[in-house]
Amino acid sequence: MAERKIQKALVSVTDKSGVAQFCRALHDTYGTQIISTGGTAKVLEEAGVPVTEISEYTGFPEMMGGRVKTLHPKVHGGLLARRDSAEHMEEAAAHDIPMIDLVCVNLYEFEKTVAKPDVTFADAVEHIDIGGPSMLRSAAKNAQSVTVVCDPADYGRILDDMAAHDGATSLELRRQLQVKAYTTTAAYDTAISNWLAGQLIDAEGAVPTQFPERLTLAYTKQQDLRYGENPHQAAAFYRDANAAPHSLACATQLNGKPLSYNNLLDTDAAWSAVREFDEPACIILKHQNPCGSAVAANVTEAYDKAYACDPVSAFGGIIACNREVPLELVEHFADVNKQFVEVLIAPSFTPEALERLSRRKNLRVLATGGVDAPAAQEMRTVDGGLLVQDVDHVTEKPADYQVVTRRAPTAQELHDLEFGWKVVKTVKSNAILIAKDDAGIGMGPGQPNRVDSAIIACDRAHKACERMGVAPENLAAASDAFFPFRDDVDELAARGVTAIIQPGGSVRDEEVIAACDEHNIAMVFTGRRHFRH
Ligand code: 93A
Repeated sequence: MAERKIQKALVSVTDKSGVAQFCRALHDTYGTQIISTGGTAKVLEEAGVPVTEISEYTGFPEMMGGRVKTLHPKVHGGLLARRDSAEHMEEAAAHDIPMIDLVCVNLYEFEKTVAKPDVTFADAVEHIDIGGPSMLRSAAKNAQSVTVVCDPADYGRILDDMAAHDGATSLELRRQLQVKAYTTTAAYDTAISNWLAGQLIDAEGAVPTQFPERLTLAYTKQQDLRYGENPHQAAAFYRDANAAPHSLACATQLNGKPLSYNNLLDTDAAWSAVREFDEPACIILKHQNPCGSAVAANVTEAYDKAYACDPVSAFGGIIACNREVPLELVEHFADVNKQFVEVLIAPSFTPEALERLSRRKNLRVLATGGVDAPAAQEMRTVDGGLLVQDVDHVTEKPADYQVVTRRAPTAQELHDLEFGWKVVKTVKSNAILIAKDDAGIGMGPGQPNRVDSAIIACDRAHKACERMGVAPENLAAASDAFFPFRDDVDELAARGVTAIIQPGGSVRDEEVIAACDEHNIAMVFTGRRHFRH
């Protein structure tokens, strides 16, 4: 049986871009009757496209402030009737319900509305589209016969498909559009339920549950990626509908090759780490770990110090800065250090810095436009499931530290301990970080055994001191979790560590404290651990 031509189209769109051209093509080329809701009809009329108003079509006015426009059996009967059912066709004829062959709808802009800082609850609710999703769902259910269009980007390919099929569409295209329609309505409802959940408050004025019984996600594809972690893994990057404006997912790429899967993972880790700092800071990160980290009076100095931590590991790394990047910083890594950099991320770049960066064709440059507080929660998949947790923040301040040893840290030691405590949180567990003069000069990441992490961290720190021409003394060590035995302390003491910061809470704390006292080490407890797995 030949496919039926598109004879009747119901068009009701909030995003009116391209709609006049699309409808003109339908009408002029195929003689399609266009039926439209008020605002859309107006745009089409102004463009000289003949249109039948929905109120004229149904015999009912648009009412209740527009809440009821297309919710009518003449619309939904015309979409849902099975064309191959004699019974359906008889009922349609008896009630004067013509078949509608194509629905073109895009929805009230709920997400844009709730993104406005001054949005009211009533305004948000009024932007919940009911008639639009209903039409999309009815048409998509009957994709066997009905073409459902929910994205202006599809107008062109629909006209191409019709041109190739004598004014009808192919079942193949209708099936693709069917999936897209339900994905669209599902994401739309998810955005509504997520926003409404965030508005719930209990008697104390608090959001009652951060972890709802059912969790639905709405992510939009940002880009296909060349491949995943390895070349044989296909991959893509999706953006959360509620992503913060200065998040990685919303960053603008100003230069360089397309981002890879690993670039995104590492850039995320670097960006998360650098925004822990209020003062100018720079993180150089490789394989999920900060091989260089520093704070300074300005971001170029911070970069220089971070690079000096471990120039070998910095090669091929990610640089993250929490301030605007000036030309000087670019000259330091590009001309002085000749550092190969995969990604450079910062809130912004001076025009001179950007000009200089553009000479490195491959270097990916990302501008976030600002620094947001991190998202409240993070998630990752496990086999058949999803883990969701609050994001880990370092909120402990020196005033909260508990000095547990005979000797209290000196002012300089305290300074380095505070710095180390922020950075060690970004190192894979088990993590030890050695800090000296506002820089993370040695890092022991990801060892199943904390002693090994300590030895690796000290080894890196000693190499850094050798390069810098300073003695490996007065080192500060940060441990992301407590020491289960005194062996860590003994190893650290033997390698020039004089101050330690750790959460405390081991059954052997007393033994560990005694070891520190033996070595004249100053140790503080923070009372909170910061694993990163
Ligand atoms: O308020 S609604 O939920 N009730 C309806 O019956 C209805 N029909 C279409 N919203 C409804 N629409 C929506 O109106 C469409 O989804 C579209 O976004 C918008 C187009 O309205 P206008 O043509 O007046 O600009």
